[in-house]
Amino acid sequence: MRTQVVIIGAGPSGLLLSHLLHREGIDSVVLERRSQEHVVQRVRAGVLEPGTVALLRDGGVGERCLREGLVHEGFELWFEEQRHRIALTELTGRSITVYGQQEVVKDLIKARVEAGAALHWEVPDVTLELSGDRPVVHATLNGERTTIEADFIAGCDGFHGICREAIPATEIRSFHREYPFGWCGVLVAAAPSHEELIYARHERGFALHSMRSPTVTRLYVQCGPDDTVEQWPDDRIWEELHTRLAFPGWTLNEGPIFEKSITGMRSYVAEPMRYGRLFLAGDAAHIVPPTGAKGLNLALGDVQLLAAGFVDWFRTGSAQGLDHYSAARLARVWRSVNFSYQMTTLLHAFPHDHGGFDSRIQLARLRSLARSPAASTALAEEYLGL
Ligand code: FAS
Ligand code: PHB
Repeated sequence: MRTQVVIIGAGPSGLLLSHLLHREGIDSVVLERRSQEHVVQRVRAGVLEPGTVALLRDGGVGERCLREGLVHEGFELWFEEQRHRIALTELTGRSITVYGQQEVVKDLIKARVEAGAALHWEVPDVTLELSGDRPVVHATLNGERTTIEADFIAGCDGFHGICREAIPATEIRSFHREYPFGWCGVLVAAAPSHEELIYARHERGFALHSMRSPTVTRLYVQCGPDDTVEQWPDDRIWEELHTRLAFPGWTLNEGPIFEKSITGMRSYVAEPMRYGRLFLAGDAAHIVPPTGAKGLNLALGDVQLLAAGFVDWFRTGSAQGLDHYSAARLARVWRSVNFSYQMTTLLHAFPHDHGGFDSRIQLARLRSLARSPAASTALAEEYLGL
């Protein structure tokens, strides 16, 4: 088999890249390890930056997002029985859209299937050959071991994929920070208790009130880094949510929990995001804690620039865009890694601190934020990805 770009991974990065290349007449083959059902059912990100919404809209896959997405003009920070609203639109003129990653993935799969894309699911054994000037991919497709020759490989296979690992250790450097906590997330069949997102800092731990629709609430509680869902039965989740998301006169709506999952927390960046004709995009290259709602937005920002670089190369033979990709994206990645780190250290209870130094610094930072329109504006700009 021969194609122009082999894309490893059919998460949001791989699917959007395949779609954007197709719009420019560039062939790609997408190889995904898991089933389509598994990819679609994974509950992950929920917030889209305005730039991401524009990217989906301009790419012809944003119609349902614009119709069904919930446009939010602000969010709240709760601490010490105070509520501080970050008035995104008032401060910057821009807004976020709450639209689940699952919906983005469904929209992208629909577009790819309608275009007759070479989208292969449940491909368990992809291997890469990067030695020559033309990369080669081997995979079992429809039961037959297949060799795919390509001009480029796009590693869109997430943090646990094979592409980053295929780069010689001498050619790549990684930067890593693990956090001593995780998030237990639930989907609840109940109307959201507030029209906007609420990030709550509490001595017992962080909590987040988000949503997926007017009838589905998305809630998170900070948990231990190695906790399992079995350690978080519904009654424990509700007890912690009611404690951490408490405000006089405000009630958190309960309802049936129909999805529960735990995600660890880390910051990770691999540099560079390229090795010869292999390019990394999305979680394959970087991971941020979800506190800043950056992961999905960073991934799609990578894809937008990588797609433009491929188009330049295939159209004009110019490698300038591709040569510029890694440095340009890493500047943006580190800005988002910093913001996600700042939001995470601002709002989570650190074990062994017990109201100590870290806790006092957090409260000082939050009080300053609440008092300073300039500080709130700066936070709004970062949250919006401006
Ligand atoms: P993905 O990991 O989504 O996709 C990679 C794909 O590659 C997967 O489908 C995988 O099966 C496939 N793959 C892996 N190895 C392969 C191989 N060898 N061969 C073929 N295919 C292979 N971000 C937020 O902004 N907010 C959140 O609340 C949030 N919550 C998250 C919760 C969890 C549990 C996780 C893991 C991430 C969360 N994120 C969140 C970040 C998330 O949204 C990612 O940024 C986003 O999924 C990145 O998309 P991709 O780069 O496509 O990577
Ligand atoms: C979500 O709705 O899943 C969500 C929202 C904001 C975040 C993280 C996750 O910062």
